[in-house]
Amino acid sequence: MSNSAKTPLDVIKQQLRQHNHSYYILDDPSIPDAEYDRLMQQLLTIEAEHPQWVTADSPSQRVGDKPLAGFQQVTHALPMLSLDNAFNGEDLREFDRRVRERLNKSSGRPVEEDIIYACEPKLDGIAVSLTYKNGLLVTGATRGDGSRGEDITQNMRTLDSVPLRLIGKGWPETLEIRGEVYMPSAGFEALNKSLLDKGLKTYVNPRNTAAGSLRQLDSKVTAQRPLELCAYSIGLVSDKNALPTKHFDILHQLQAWGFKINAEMRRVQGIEACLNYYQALASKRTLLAYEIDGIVFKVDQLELQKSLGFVARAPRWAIAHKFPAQEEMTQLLKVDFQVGRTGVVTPVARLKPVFVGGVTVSNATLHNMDEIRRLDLHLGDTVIVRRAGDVIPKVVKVVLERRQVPAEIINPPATCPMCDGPVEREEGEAALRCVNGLTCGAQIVQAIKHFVSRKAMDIDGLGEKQVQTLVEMGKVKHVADLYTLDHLALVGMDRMGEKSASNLLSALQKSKSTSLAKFLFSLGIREVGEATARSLAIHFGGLANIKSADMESLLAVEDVGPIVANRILHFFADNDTLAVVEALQSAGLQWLEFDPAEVQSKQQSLPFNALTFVVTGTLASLSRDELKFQLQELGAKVMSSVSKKTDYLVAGEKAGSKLEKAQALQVAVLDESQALSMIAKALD
Ligand code: I6G
Repeated sequence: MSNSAKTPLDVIKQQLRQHNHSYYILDDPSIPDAEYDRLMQQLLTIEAEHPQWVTADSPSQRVGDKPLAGFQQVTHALPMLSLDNAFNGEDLREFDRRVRERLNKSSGRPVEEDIIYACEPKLDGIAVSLTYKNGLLVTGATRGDGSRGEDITQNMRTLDSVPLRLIGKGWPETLEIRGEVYMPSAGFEALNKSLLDKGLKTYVNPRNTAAGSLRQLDSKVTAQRPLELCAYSIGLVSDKNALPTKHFDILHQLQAWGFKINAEMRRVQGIEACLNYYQALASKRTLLAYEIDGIVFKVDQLELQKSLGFVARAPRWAIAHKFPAQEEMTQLLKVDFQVGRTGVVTPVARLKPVFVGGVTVSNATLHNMDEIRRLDLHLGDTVIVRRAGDVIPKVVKVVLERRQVPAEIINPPATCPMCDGPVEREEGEAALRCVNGLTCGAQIVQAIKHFVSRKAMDIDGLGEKQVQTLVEMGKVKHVADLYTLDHLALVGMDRMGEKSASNLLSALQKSKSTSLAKFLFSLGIREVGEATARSLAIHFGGLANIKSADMESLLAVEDVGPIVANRILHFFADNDTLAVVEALQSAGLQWLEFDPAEVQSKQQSLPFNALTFVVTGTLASLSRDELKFQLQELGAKVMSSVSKKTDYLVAGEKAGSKLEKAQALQVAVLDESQALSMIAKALD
């Protein structure tokens, strides 16, 4: 029945089928993607030159076809049944009792041994039927009403995990398989992200997305969706002898013919083992790459299945033990706005408590105002809340039919809910942000951590916990308060003995002599990193000049564009922020100030003026910071990332992505000794 490859075209097709099988079915790619692409390209070229050679089962034919005008109806040769559900262990034991009782009756003798069950996760997708004639896919259909479904053959052909032609040998002339089409969680997230980026409506969950993607009239759309098929049973089969006599073995036979089956599938003995399997999968549920809504248990032996038969529209030999639902309906009571540690103001939905995804949920994130508008969310709305795995609960939909009119709209806060300071939304950003970086209570811990960090004021001895304690105790309300701390305030705090306290106080004292560049960097002005702080210090020479700079003069600074300039203007326009800066100066922080013209002419005379370096990897004879310092002393600008503007990348051991980027951009790469001899030459 299986044809051996003959022509070169057949060989390529055969190889591509084999690679598709390894990649999509076995999850074990046999060649790199680029090699696969080359093979596919060869096939496409041959087929373009000889269109008469294009066959329906060619691997090139998965990319989608002409839009369909509508779906034809397909009558299922055997009805596509549904499954009875069990919602707890008792329901499941009851199912087992019914199975045994019926088998007792039909055989006329007691069933003493434990029943053997095949267990597998119930994927949260949509059921489909695929019919193969002589090993070739001829029809793909949705379950529909169980008797008649829609003909989605064209769309099914676009799924890489759907064999267009069976592999291996021994398949029956007619073989119908049934399975679930689903969208893996990562694909769903990526699809939604790309829709969101384009300002388009996002999907609610992977299942709906899979259903929507399969029922596209244009199969090119389906082809672009990350859908997969997992086979779970057979339908009409022309020759039953071609198949094993146990469900578990049948599925492995389907796998050998090219279908993906669930890797978690197991065969167990007795209902207690089924319950153990259920528990094991429940604990693993969030780690799976796809969503499941329960476990399906099936009597393994077909002979026993046959004597058990069917009731109404479900087999007596199978049951779905459901997991707690991941989506539930509840009511939006109010929306609070919370300020995060970076100043982002996030709306949070306060909900009427609802049990969803195994826990009681009364709060859900709303991300930002765009999300509220996108959902068309109003106060008091009935909403669908989704909690999948350990993911933070999310409002995914408003049930508009249940809206009480008039419904109150949700407005963003006019000021920061934490410090009452100004909030702003920058162009191109969805988030609302409190701009009081140095004084907003929500941001203060972050601001202090940055202020004391090594590259800023380099104050040793203050960990995050201690900063938090100081803020919580009200001893520090902003960074300048650090300089008011004394022994009494420190000793007795967690992990703060006499010695640590005096070390910290001397570190604080020592930090008072600093440079303007370090001081500017330590203020944590958004977008002002080390390099920009240095450029500002060199350009303006003193703090007063920076504080009074306007847009035009800020834009004259190298590397300062309108966004950074705006951040600086904003920062120094805020009275509370200015008060903190002044308090720091009053506390004794000092640095040398220069006449900018002098500094600039000195800078221009330096040998590495106008050269931009990036340092990466591990250096043998000095630290990266030491090398950076030496380069800067010679007038170089040292940046943290490689760009087209970079003149040299100094790459030490284990240089990673920066080296790759430099090579891609054709930036000159120096090793440590080349960099050091360049410095030595400049100093000569
Ligand atoms: O809807 C289903 C999902 C999974 C099924 C099913 C299944 O097995 C893993 N098996 C049968 C027999 C049916 N529905 C009818």
